[in-house]
Amino acid sequence: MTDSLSHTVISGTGVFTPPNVITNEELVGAFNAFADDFNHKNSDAIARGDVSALQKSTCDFIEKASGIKQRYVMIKEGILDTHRMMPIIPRRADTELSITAEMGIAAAREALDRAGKKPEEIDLVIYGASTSERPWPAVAVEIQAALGCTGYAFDMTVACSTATFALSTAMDALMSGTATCALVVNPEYTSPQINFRDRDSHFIFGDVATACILEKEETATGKHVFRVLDRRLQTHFSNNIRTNSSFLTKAEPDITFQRFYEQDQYFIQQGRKVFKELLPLICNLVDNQLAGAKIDIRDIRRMWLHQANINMNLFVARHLLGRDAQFDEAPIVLDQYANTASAGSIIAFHKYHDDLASGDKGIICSFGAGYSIGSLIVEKV
Ligand code: CO8
Repeated sequence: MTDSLSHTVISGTGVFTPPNVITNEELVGAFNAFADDFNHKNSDAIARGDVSALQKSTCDFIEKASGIKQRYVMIKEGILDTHRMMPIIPRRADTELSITAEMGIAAAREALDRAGKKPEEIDLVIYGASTSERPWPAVAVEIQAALGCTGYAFDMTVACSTATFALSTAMDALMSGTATCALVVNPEYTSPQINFRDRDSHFIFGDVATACILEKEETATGKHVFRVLDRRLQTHFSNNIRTNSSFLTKAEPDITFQRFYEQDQYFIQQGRKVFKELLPLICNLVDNQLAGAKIDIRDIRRMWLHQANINMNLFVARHLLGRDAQFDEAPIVLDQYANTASAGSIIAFHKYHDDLASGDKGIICSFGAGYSIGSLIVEKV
């Protein structure tokens, strides 16, 4: 839909980058040590054909297939320990700040600062992430209280498109008058949800938090303000990216402790199918969006695309431009951050927008599980 009345703007952004890096080399080293150990312990069963030997992971494959070189994690301890392969996350008391609230607040403070806003001027907080730390009380309400925001707050999830859908939801609130200044935070704490013993997915994700401030153009005083010209949201059901991790798991009739370590309790995807099915949906949506908004792709200065896989980004950019994109036209952050679920396009937007001039247009576009696609055309004020 084209938002033509009073424009909503993104007036400030922030990114919280966790303190620890894990390189492909470290990750692959730990996985391969685990695989050697597993194969050794199960050598008889493997020889009988009862158990499949684990194949080695390689840095070459990871970089070529995904473009990922490293990832940031909140807690590194435990991930590379071949007897654990899971971060060691101390349990926090109910009276302490939740870990994803802490991540979100760090990003929010930068966004508030860049927008020139005080926390008490925020009357809507949306916590949007591909998974939430708990269902209730909403982490958004905890963030609202910790920052000293007013109004109301809630959590929402649309997998990899949560950030763009949350921006759109905040715009609805601003345009309907139920809020005057919104904070959208996207703490993507992915590392505890990764099966580091699974060769197909151990390299994919990283942790991060992003934040955006949204308000009406007339109240915005930030240095880098972007009005939202148009937004499109689309979902299309697919099981090709899925988790069965659920409160229902513990009620299964044959439940055992081991059940919680099965792959479907983490993240499963048919990566090739995702590629094949999602790319046409994305290209079609953005083509139609540009046509509907009467904007020529040659007038798009920059694309801040979802950051799951470099080959997907190159494909989308090539389709839209009719040629290969320069880094400056479609910047990549996944080499450093890996796939950060819904936060990826916002990291790219945050890191690569200060240099744009007034009137420059760009597209913030996310895509992933659901399937879900969210695309915003923005213009620098
Ligand atoms: N090292 C070496 N070889 C490997 C490895 C590895 N680590 N992993 C797989 N291989 C092998 C495979 O076994 C296969 O071997 P063979 O040919 O003998 O069968 C071969 O490499 C090729 O495997 P693939 O066909 O799977 O490889 P692809 O080229 O398709 O690359 C990718 C795999 C990188 C996963 C790719 O398919 C991809 O990125 N696809 C896009 C998927 C995507 O965008 N998904 C979005 C997911 S994110 C999301 O939606 C958010 C959900 C919520 C997140 C929650 C946090 C956890």
